[in-house]
Amino acid sequence: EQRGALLAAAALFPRPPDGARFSYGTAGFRAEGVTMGPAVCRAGVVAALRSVKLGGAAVGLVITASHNPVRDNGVKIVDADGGMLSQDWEPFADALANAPTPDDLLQIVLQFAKDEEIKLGGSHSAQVLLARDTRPTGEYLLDAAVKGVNAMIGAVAVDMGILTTPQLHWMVRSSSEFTSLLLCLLELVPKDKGADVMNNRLIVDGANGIGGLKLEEIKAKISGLDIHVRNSGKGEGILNESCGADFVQKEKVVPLGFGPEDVGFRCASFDGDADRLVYFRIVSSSDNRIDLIDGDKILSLFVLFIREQLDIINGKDNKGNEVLPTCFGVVQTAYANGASTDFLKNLGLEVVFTPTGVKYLHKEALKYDIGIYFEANGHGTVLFSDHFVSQLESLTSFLQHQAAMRLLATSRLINQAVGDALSGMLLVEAVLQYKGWSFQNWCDLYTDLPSRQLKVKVQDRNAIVTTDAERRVCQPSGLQELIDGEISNYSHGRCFVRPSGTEDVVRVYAEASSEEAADSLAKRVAQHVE
Ligand code: 16G
Ligand code: ZN
Repeated sequence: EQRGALLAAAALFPRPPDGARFSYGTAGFRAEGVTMGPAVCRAGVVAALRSVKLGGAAVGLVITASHNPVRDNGVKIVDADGGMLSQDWEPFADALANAPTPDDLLQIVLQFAKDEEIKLGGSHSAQVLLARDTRPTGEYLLDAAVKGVNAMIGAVAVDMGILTTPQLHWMVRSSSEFTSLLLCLLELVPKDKGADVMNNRLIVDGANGIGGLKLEEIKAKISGLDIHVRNSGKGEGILNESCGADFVQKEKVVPLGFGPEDVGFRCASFDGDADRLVYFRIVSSSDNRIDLIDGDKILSLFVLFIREQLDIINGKDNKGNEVLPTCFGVVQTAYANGASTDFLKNLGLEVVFTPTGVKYLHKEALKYDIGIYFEANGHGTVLFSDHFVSQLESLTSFLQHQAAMRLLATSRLINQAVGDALSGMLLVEAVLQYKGWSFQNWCDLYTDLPSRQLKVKVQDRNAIVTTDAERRVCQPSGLQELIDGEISNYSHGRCFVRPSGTEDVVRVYAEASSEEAADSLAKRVAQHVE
């Protein structure tokens, strides 16, 4: 089958008998655009093989002749690290481009695959990202490249459109960074922990959105994890309907698309655009309830991991001096479960509060060497200052270096621009392995206080003005006193009200020591708001 596919592709773009010799020069193959079909098709084969060789990491192929005249065109392969094709492969690329007949081409591929120990026609995966510049022959040559990539069974060609050459390099680099950084973190797991301590199966609720689709594409490359996607966005399910991070966090019940086979496993849930992440576990098949791990507990897990690395680095000397004084700050909102805030403060950490919304949390977290923020609903990330990163890079003693490497890998794996469900999930998985922790260990960090949220419809929600990171009402006057009066009747009672920023309602949040008490506190306060 593999042989047939290669012969067929080569026959589609035959090399003219009098064709000039191609040489994979400093920037790939170049010639007059209309004559480049055979060379580009064959470069597609090389790129696909390269991706197979690298375990399925994405490789790039760009169709351009750079600064040369418009009638010229060319093809260049981008290696998985985003740089130029490894020079060891250039002779192979040359030989393939110059192979006179389809049969010669097949023999060269088979021989090379044998020498490089690449198994052909197996169950391997491979991905080639394609781009071209604005030249008129670009489209024709793109088609040739796609046919070449597809001639390798199991390889997928992804057309990224018309791009600058550096854009394609950057895309290839970032697509493989993800998986290679996870590997890098996992390699730094102490040998006595991790791996077999816990189950490697992870079931992900993609909310029938883009996160599920993307995860389906990359999951095979995430080694060490057996990822199963539900609500992947490929089936019938409706976006965010009875599934996804918002539903799971608010309703605390099993999302659609999950069944008895998922009971007891670690599950993650994304929202429709994959910037929120929560975890959960289905308790039993006869019961719709879940054990929820919300953004606060994800934050707590990350905090423990980072603290552990900082403690290793600082290994305080007898004068109590720190090697790397670190300003480590945690940012939460009023919705953070009170048990999480207590947990963090008991660790001696600085916890600050901002109003709801990523723009406020992110800005606050930027003030630290390491700033971490999460909303209970699963938006959040970890930010590292440039200055701190460069200090980490300078640590040399073995133990310190190991811990610094873990933090550096963390800073590159987690999305520094905005909270990101995919990279957040990979960091969770790496940290659980690092600690040798099960879902239950993670749950047991602290017990969430029961909470209740209500919406109240009012004439003008903006009549309510809040202060102190939305934790207190300053207008209308007297309302806060009424709320305080209600809270004083509940043990561990906490309650606040705020106008929603996304819906025409006032939101009421209450926490107390039992479900019933939280319910009743929320209801009583809602009556004062109406
Ligand atoms: C938006 C915010 C989210 C916040 C939510 C609160 C971003 C990206 N999203 O979804 O962070 O939790 O609004 O909604 O900032 P609310 O004001 O209706 O309660
Ligand atoms: Zn979102």
